[in-house]
Amino acid sequence: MSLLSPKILSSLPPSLHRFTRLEQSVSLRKRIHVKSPDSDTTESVSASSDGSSSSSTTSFLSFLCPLLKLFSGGDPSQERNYTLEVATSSLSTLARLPWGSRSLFENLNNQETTTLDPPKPLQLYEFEACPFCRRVREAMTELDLSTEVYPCPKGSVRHREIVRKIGGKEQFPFLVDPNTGVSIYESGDIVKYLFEQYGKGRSPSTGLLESTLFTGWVPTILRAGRGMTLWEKARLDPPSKKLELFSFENNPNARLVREALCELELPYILQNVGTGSQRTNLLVDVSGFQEVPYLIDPNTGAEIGDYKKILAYLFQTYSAAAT
Ligand SMILES: N[C@@H](CCC(=O)N[C@@H](CS)C(=O)NCC(=O)O)C(=O)O
Repeated sequence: MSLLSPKILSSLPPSLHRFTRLEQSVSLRKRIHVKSPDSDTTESVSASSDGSSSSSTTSFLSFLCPLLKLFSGGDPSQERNYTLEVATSSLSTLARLPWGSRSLFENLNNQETTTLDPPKPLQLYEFEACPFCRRVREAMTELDLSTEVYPCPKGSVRHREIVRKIGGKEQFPFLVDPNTGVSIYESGDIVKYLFEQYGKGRSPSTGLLESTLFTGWVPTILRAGRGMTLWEKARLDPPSKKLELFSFENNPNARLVREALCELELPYILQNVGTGSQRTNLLVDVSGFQEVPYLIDPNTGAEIGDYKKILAYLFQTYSAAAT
């Protein structure tokens, strides 16, 4: 028996019907927000049932997550010991291998110039240090999906409020898909939704979901609170255009840049370019190389490929003093 009303079910696209069945089959208690892509109204649907959830492995980590507040990243704009930065980020990468490094579609015809992206960009509200957000970003690298990222650091002045308004609470990650009108909390549900909707029949690589419990928190600890809290001197007004970052989730240097974008609460287009990505040609076209990170800032015309220079650029350009 469906837990969703016939009216809501009939208004959902076929793929979302599949999604709702999937959700019910794994006994979830959660809220799915369904908004028609062509309308302004949002219908909130309570899909609940008893039993354990697909994210039972995450409940333990959910309990631990509040402990994140104990970490404080310090002033991210200060001169850094880059040897230490790269070492801790590389250890984080080791802890999360093999997830978030390659596209599952790498054997598709590389001559194809089109990517797998949906017509309207996905919108991901997250923060870099959050293990559950990491899980979703890893899945997006595997799915070779780009997304708009709206960083929601603690102390956020913009994006957290949007999440509260759309979804009703501050919990991350939170995905909005304007193509289907769906918005979802719960990292496990988001990953399943993304594979169902955009996975062309594929499943997450073995262990991607489960491993979050075991090592998903390691980068959070090794990076000692980077990518968690708004920098106190961050510019409060948002830039008029979104920045664009070529990255893949488990790249050590790209991680350092995403942390900075989060601490500055700068919205950006995340162009995932894992190994075998359909987007590799695009990266080579714009930068001349295959390496990530590569940052484009259409507000200033800056295009930078060296992570140290990107960090210096971001903290100089987007500090309150610079306005
Ligand atoms: N079970 C959820 C847990 C999400 C969660 O606990 N997220 C934490 C961050 S790691 C959160 O949103 N905390 C509230 C906050 O940061 O204000 C999931 O898998 O997405």
